[in-house]
Amino acid sequence: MKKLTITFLILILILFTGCKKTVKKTSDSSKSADKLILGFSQIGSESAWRTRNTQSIFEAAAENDIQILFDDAQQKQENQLKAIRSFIVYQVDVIAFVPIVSTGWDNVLQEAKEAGIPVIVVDRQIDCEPTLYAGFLGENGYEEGFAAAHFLVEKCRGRTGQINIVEFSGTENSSVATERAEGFRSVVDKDDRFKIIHTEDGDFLRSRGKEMMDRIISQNGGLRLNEKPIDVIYSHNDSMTLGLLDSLENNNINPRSTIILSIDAEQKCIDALVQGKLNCVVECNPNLGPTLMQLVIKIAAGEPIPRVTYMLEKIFTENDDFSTYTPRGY
Ligand code: GYE
Repeated sequence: MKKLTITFLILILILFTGCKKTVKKTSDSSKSADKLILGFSQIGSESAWRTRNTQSIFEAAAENDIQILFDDAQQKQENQLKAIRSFIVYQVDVIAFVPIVSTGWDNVLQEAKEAGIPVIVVDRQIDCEPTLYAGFLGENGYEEGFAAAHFLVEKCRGRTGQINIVEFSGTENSSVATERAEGFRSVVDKDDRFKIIHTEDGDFLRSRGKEMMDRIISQNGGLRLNEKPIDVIYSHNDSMTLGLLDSLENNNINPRSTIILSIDAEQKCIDALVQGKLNCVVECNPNLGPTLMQLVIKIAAGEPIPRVTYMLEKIFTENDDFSTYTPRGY
């Protein structure tokens, strides 16, 4: 099957994924017979984090001489299902995908299993029968939420009275939004002062972060909610944080008047931290490419891979020596 021409392959992908889809390949077809072929389904490009994540995977594939069949799902699970099915038809060596949500994958993974194609789940986790995929590579969202809350508790040491938190959460039913919510609550729920007074799904988008903040400010006449001051904003990613900062700026509200916690550590949010607009940014490492390619090579050689591989991540806070910061690259 690998002798199918790329033209035919593109045709299959168009048929399976709809006419407007972009299908990219990393190298020319003449070499494809000798190369490992990785089918990779990405969610889209909703954030700078995601764009860097895709780049990292392309760069590492090129360095390891692995050919990628790439599909951009444009934020739709149904597009991901079509892409994975097209990878199965093409009989790629390995499939990797970033599951936009955590459920709904059992059937397609069963099909991959029956076709003998190993699957690596990347960045976000899934709920399914564990034998349906080989392993997971990504971040520990629970630890990220935990780290943000831990910073908050330290910052509020000695403070009395209720501390009101508004949470902007990531895509509903995505593992990472669930984990970031749970990790955060595992800390703040143990301290009676903290109250999460509002949680809203902002889909990890800058536009939604701005819209949600605009609405809260206009309906409540400032940084308040139902007569309560908003003391803390916990945002599940930097894109939504940048959006809410846009809103504060447009409404002439000084972001220093509230504690703002974010996750990802994009350059723009690190700059905002240095400028005093944020208090803490937990890193989520998008550079999964090199480790993913190691796993792909192993698994294609029939070797076992770990069930879970987490990336190392750090935390940036207002207490850091900013002169030690290096460019983030995303
Ligand atoms: O935090 C966000 C993105 O799944 C960890 O998705 C990822 C998240 C990341 O678009 O910016």
